[in-house]
Amino acid sequence: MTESKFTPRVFSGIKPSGGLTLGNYLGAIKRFVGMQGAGFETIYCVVDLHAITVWQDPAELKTATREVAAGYLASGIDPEKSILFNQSQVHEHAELGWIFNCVARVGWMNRMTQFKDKAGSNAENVSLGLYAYPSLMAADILLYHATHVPVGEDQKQHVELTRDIAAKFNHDFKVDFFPLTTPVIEGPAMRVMNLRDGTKKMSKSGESDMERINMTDDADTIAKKFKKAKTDPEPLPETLDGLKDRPEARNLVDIYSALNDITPEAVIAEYAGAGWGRFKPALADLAVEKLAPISTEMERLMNDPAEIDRILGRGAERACEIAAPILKETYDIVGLLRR
Ligand code: AQP
Repeated sequence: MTESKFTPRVFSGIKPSGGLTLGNYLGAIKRFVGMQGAGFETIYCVVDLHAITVWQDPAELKTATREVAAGYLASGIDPEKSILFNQSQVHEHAELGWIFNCVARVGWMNRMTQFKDKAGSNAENVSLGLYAYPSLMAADILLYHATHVPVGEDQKQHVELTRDIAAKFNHDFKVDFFPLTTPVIEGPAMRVMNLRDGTKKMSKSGESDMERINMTDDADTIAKKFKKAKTDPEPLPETLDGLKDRPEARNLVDIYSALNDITPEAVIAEYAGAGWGRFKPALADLAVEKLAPISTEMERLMNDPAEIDRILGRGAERACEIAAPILKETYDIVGLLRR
């Protein structure tokens, strides 16, 4: 099967499971903005049904949903150029998710490393939804016949599973209906790490606020967090190779590089031999320069929740126009009678 019969279309999403982090910005949103108007139809989602795979306070979930939408808008997602909505307003996601639960195999789910990380030793007690999450994610993508999915490195395995589900569906029903979606994982900050432990990913729901930069952090907080970020005693090396086995140092160089749209090599060329006393304040200044206009705009948008809800509602209508016929045809292929 070739992808050529499918319209070049991007789908990606972010869970409103807390405030947005620098990881979400560099690994996802900044790149979503870059793909807008670059030869693709772009569909961006606040994946609220994924957020409830772990407990969410209902009032906080509504706020977080609007905050993720505000983060998209403030960073440059244009709701006229892209379709922007929250997932639960398009019921077709949950319906296709069920079909895919019947296509995906338990053995495939058992290999998902994110589930193992999140469930840890508590696997018997987490929700069934957390286990089935990747098949709903496959539905999110394939409901639009999306050909490309920009994600951070942590989601690569889930996009590969999406391809497996599409291939098995096509094979089982002898159709060429779902595309084999391409994960787009490129750039220096595909896995922004925790500021206190360079072997762990920076996450919204990580235990300590000091381990992440939130997109809404003010300048002082950003400076304090970078100042206290774990590093090693060595200065920055002469070449990028010198950062091997220095995960915290590498992480800060990658963040600088992604924020400034330059390569990690160019960062090293500029700061070779510099100590942390020089590099960390420069990094904090750069982060403030890039994030402050976004957080100011997010604050303005959050003061008008009705406008955010209106944009998401309109986006949901547009999303539904693409999703409904694809789900209808899926039902027909599977053999489910319609009225
Ligand atoms: N640290 C990261 N580095 C690069 N990319 C990241 N992404 C998330 N964290 C990083 C990317 O952001 C997109 C949305 O992710 P998500 O919020 O839907 O899910 P997640 O990856 O589980 O994010 P968190 O912050 O870790 O959430 P919690 O703590 O609630 O589980 C994806 O493209 C992801 O790759």
